Amino acid sequence: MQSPPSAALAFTAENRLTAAYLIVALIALFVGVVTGFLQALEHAGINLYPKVAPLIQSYYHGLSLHGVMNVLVWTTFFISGFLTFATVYALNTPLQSMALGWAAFGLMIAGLMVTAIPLLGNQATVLFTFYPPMKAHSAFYVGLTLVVAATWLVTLSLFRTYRVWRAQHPGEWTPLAAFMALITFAMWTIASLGIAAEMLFLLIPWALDWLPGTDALLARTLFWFSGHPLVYFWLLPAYISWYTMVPYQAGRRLFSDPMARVSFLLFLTLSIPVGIHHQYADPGIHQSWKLLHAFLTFAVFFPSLLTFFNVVASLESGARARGGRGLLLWFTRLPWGDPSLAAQVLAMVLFAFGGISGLVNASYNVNLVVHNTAWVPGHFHLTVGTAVTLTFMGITYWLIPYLSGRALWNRHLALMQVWLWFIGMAIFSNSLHRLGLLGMPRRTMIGSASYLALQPDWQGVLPLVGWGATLLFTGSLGYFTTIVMTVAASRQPAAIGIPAAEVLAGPEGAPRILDRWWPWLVVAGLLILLAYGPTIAELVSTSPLSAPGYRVW
Ligand code: HEM
Ligand SMILES: [Cu+2]
Repeated sequence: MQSPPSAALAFTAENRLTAAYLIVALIALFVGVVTGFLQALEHAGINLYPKVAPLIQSYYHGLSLHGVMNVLVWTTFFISGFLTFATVYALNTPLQSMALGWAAFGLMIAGLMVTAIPLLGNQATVLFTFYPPMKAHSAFYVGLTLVVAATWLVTLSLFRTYRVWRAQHPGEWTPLAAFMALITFAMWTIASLGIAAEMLFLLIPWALDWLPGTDALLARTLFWFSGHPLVYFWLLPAYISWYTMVPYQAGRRLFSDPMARVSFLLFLTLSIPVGIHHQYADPGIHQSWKLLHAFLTFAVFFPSLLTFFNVVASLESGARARGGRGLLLWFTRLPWGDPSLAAQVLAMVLFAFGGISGLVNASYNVNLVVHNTAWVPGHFHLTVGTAVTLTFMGITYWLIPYLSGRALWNRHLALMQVWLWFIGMAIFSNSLHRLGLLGMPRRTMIGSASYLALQPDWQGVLPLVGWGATLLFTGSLGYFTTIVMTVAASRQPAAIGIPAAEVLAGPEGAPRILDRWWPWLVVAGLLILLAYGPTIAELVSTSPLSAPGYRVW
């Protein structure tokens, strides 16, 4: 997106496709925040579940909805819409096939429907990780598999569009935003092979009673093969905005284009061979592999540091151009009145803390202190729940006016929402981190646990979970009001272009290998083979497939 927004063509058909994805994404997020609020209130001693039955039949039914709607549906639909948009505008080339674009959307919706029916009907209360031997209705697995397959069609659609562009622009550097969007989908497509294998060879045949039983460890290993890179599938689109759009909003320019490319290529190669860091406590995987994944996890932290440096340098140069001074005080000179920028900069601030608690999770031995405690949701509400979600909300503050042609309905409400999310999340997540250190388990209806009475330390902190969530939830209502009213009631035309940052240092003169695909894909493949090959081969060849399924809800 290096060209100024006004010069870009308007791709009306692609805009419509993006809007369709956004509508579904926002509905999912709404279900996600309502169920989240119920959980947090339950922790604070206010049990509303009897009031919402039969819609939500138990805490765990709600928690399954919360996880699936937030991290599988909200993210995937938003990303598919947003990156399609980013790619066509950055390449200044229409989608190679609109039919393929809509086919991907149609398949994704079909998959979502098939998943949603058992999920809403309490036939798939297996949480968003659907670990066997908990056993859901087969439609749940089939539907999610269709959603994954739909993301492959998005990959195909974007790469075909890229091929068209490449044929017309031989020798040119791929525009940064498109390059990053393609890497995101390429990475995810490789990563999703794990979950696809888990579904097709283990869970679906088992749920249909074609297999006598299943193997929890093999299933978990295949799940986390995809599950860790999934977090980068969520995060990289936020980074795309931070790299190629936020610098424009802050003062026009990205600090370094080649460094941005390097960080994404590192994500392409390092996002996948780290998934066993979710299985430190699983028996049956040799500790040397766990250790290797621990080291590689620290390696994949590096491109996030590059991102932090590059983006903060861009923000700083923008703020200084606006008269910012001092070592840190320049920060106050960012255009804080712009809700889109405010949302994304505050998302970055909380993300820094998420990175810190993530390093604790990643450490092979320290992990044992926080494993399966409330610390873990404390961590990922800062990452996917804020770095990603608040960034995506910030993006919609320009994208929805752009797509609808209507100015944001109420900028002040939008700004208030952003700050409420920030403050609410700071309180909410800090409380969960503390409760985790005090040993409080996650994934537990803690308010009705008999042992809560013996834990005065937890009781002191739990109300804060409720207060933080109240701010978050109030903020979300402000968000949805702003969006709905913008589309339904805003009478002012949107005078808005696509934020497209220029670059301080461009790619010219950087090594051409930074714009090639095969070398990086080969390195990624080799690392995956090394890090996963022996473990998966061993598990597959020894798997008894004998565990019976359980319905525990
Ligand atoms: C109003 C905002 C939100 C509130 C009050 C909230 C509250 C909660 C609470 C209390 C839990 C812990 C449940 C437990 O361990 O028993 C939880 C879990 C979770 N939340 Fe949220 N949440 C919110 C928004 C989000 C968002 C925006 C995302 C992601 C985009 C998200 C993703 C998750 C996930 C993945 C889990 C774990 C589910 C599981 O363990 O299976 N939440 N949430
Ligand atoms: Cu991970």
